[in-house]
Amino acid sequence: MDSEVPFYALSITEAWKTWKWAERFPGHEEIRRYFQHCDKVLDLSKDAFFNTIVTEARYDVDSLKWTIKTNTGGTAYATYLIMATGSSYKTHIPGFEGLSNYKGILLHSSAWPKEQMNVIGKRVGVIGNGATGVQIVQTLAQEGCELTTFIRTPNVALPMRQRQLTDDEQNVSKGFYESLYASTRNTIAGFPFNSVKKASIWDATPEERLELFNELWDRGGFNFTVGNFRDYLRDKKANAIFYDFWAQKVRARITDPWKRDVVAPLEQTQYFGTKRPSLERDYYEALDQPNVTVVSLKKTPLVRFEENGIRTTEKLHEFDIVVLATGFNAVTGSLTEMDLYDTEGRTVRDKWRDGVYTYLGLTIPKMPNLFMVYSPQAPTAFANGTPVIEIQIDWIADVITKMREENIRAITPRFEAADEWRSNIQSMNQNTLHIYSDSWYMGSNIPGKKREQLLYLGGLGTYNRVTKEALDGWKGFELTRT
Ligand code: NA7
Repeated sequence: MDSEVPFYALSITEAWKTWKWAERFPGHEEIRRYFQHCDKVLDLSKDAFFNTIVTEARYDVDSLKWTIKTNTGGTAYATYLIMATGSSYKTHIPGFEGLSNYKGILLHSSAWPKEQMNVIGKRVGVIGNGATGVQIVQTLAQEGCELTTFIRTPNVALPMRQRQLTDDEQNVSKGFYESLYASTRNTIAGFPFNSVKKASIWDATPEERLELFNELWDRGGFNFTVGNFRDYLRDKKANAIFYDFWAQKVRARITDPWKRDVVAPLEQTQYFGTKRPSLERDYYEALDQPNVTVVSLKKTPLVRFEENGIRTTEKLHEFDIVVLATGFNAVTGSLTEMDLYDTEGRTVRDKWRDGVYTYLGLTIPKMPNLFMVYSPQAPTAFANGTPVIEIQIDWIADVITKMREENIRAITPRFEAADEWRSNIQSMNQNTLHIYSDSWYMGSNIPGKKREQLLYLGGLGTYNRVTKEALDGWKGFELTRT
């Protein structure tokens, strides 16, 4: 994972008190064990139906209940419906010409087999180099295969600086966990990094800037982005300074001049940080290995899939295995691809065709008592996931308690409130460099999806305060009491 211990974990005392992490950035096996641990100490499984897909949900205005249907033929009824359906759930498989003609093994990264795949001596192609592609490439490059990575936009990956954690150091730092977790809620991105003494990059001398950049780079993880000057996402010249520093650092790790120019070109071709920077271990050294071929899809575009592999404008690349690390219909896909009906019989898919409308990133007009977490128009992927979710879940619990106390049967956000929430996000976005990027933050990784900022830009601390304030007098909500 790309968020470090202990911040990307539940702040619930029972969950951390009896748990020890092995690594600063835990791998998937450790995360699975952590989930099992949380299940055990919080006794969660007893309330869950596993391997069940919700296919439809409708609200009945007479009974004031949601009716939820599943692919197993089950029906459930609920007074409150919480959509905790995730941000990266609906896979994106681009409509490559001839894809079905390919006869080798083809898999999307989200369907990665649980048992490690044997790739020794195989020809493996990987399309995509987001967070997933980077991890797959740096891992498979060491496993004795002939690897080809197809790169459209190079990743501006940052050094992770993975390390093992000792029991002793965790025991000692647990003395500070409560205040550390509490402080994440008042930060911009859900990590309690030191704040930069000078708000703008232009307030620092070039020497001060370089000193800070090197210090943050050496600390690893998201220090370089989250702990740095904040104007790189608004100011093109500041952004260029970030990019140039990054490119120099990365280029020094690649000996092959052609590969170097594809993955870290001297000339800036994208705004740094407007696509999610991934954390890497030895990605650039891996790309440099002789068993790894780098194909620039900008220089030699993909033409089609054929029986034996992938044809670009240069040649046919033959493969035994092709991995599509091509991402997700992120942020909204799990909600729009389900038949989720409002009180007028319109699906969320239809309602959001020309733009997402939520109030507070937590509720949707004409959908009474429906709540979302890790959701569109909330800080979600712009902040550390766990405090985002905890803030939202606490808000929902406060809402339900307040409804019971005040004898309210249903709350529904007014359209005007959602419209204002949406407008604020989009107008803030106009002052950022995100508007230039075809990223999943902007919905523009999916053909036909409305291009707009899908996430709240005001920071986690402000989001926490603003959502709480809305509860005072039920600002923006219609109430049903009988
Ligand atoms: P991402 O970050 O959406 O990355 C998808 C990658 O696939 C990215 O490099 C894309 O290039 C590439 N892609 C997508 N479609 C195509 C086509 N048609 N041709 C060539 N290349 C393509 O998904 P991930 O799974 O890596 O990560 C998702 C998030 O999960 C991650 O950020 C973390 O928050 C967790 P592009 O950049 O569009 O040129």
